[in-house]
Amino acid sequence: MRGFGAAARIARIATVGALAAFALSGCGGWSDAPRVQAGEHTVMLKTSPSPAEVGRAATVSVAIRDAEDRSVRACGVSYRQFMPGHEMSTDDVVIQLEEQRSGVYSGTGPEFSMGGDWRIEVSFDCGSGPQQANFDFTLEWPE
Ligand SMILES: [Cu+2]
Repeated sequence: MRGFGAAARIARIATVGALAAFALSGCGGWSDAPRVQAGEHTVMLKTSPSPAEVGRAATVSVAIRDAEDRSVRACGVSYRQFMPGHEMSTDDVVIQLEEQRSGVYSGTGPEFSMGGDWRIEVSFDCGSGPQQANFDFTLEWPE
């Protein structure tokens, strides 16, 4: 098994990896969804609409899996959406997610009010302490 330090380094690398994956992700199942490693958990994220759109709220669904790729139930899960390096009025709105089915948590955030670089910061606790997974993506202004 990896030590915690190694896992944390991998989590940071995986966050960068999620950037490209999110931009490419369309519809489809969880196999297409960007994923971030956080400790022993894998966090996957989907939005509806997908991709998210400027001028609309998005419903965010998060799947949490353990090291054996099993769904993790009964976690506390929330997220914030904000633009890194750009203050917005909705930065501190925390959306609590409800478990919709085994290990899949959903909720709807505020409108994405402008194009540019956004982050969805998922916070979760599955009983082993608070953890975070960041998903970075770019929203295009509508044509
Ligand atoms: Cu902004």
